[in-house]
Amino acid sequence: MTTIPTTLAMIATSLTATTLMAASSADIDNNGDVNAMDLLSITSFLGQACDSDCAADLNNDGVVNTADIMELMQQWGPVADYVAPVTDTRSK
Ligand SMILES: [Ca+2]
Ligand SMILES: [Ca+2]
Repeated sequence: MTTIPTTLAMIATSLTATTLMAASSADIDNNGDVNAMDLLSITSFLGQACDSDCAADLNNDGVVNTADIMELMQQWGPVADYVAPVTDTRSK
């Protein structure tokens, strides 16, 4: 049987581990703002394993789950060091 303090300790450990891992930017659509659109992107990949580079696997642990949503929530709002992609206006 798991006691409540043990459960809380496990959650704290898991949150610490999540925080310590290098997280990817939660701005999945790269528009300078972490918002509901990025959340939708992650939720559409929930439960999926990521063998290689998955934009929705924010904590890079190989699976898209609630930990990635937690990471998105921590990054929610404008992206501080966002640089708008340079659009090449020259004709091809
Ligand atoms: Ca975004
Ligand atoms: Ca993940």
